[in-house]
Amino acid sequence: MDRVRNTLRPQIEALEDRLALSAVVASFNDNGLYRFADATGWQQLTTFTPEAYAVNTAGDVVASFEGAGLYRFTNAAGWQQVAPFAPSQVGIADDGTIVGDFNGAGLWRIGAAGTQQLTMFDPRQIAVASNGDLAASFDGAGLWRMVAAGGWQQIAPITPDRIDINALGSVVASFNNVGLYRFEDATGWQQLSPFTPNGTIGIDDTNRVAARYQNIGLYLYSDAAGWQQLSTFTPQRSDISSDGTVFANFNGAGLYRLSPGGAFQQLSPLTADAFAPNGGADSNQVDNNNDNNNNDENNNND
Ligand SMILES: [Ca+2]
Ligand SMILES: [Ca+2]
Repeated sequence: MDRVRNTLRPQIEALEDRLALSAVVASFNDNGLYRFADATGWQQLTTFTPEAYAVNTAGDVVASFEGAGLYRFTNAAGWQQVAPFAPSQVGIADDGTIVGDFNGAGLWRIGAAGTQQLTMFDPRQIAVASNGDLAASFDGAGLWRMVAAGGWQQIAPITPDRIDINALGSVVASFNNVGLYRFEDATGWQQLSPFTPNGTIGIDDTNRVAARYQNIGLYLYSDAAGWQQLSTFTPQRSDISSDGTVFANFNGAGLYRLSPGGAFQQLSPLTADAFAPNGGADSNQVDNNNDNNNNDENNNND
């Protein structure tokens, strides 16, 4: 990554007027949690650094603090404890519904309908869409989703490396050594690439997929345009918000987002430890990680 650190000079441009809202939360230098929105710029929400966090389109934040529990932040109410236990992975839908992976205690959903255990089994990875649709992978049990009012549905018998889900119920999944796939109700599984991305993947609410490939850069897939290279440099982490803004964090160069015009805008000169756009989670974490795909932000040795 030294090459990136020394030579990356992304173009910095003022954004065009944006209609889409997107928010991002990030942690820097283990110094608390920050939120960026166009209306407010950066705000430090807490000086404590969460173990896991996510933000929704309205800017509501869910965060898990080791030893302190699960908390929600809203502009109106500030921080409120949701549970005394700290899940290892979290997600938050646009209506404020929270999902937490409590490992030995299973997967739980906390929302207007109350608190529900969705499964007693311990997910390997979870993803929560803007509308609350949920995907979860389980070691040895494959990939499952829970959409709208339905129950659990297994959509793959093989456990993927990384997953994401959108408000259409479409799921993107990377499988070690097998490539990148997208599942849609209309078409079933479709291979988007025979190459397996490194680390985080994301799908927005229009079925566009963002993925990063070690040494060859950051890419966006859409049905209309196929694969487009967004950057020749490979970010340390990337994601796409539910409303379609691509975010990328480059080692030594800071945190960027892609403007509608296709140029990178630097949001922070500091490289985030991790970040989450609305519709994403801080590190697209994987529990029980025993795969060999170790070029992601969680195992970054550079
Ligand atoms: Ca887990
Ligand atoms: Ca997502």
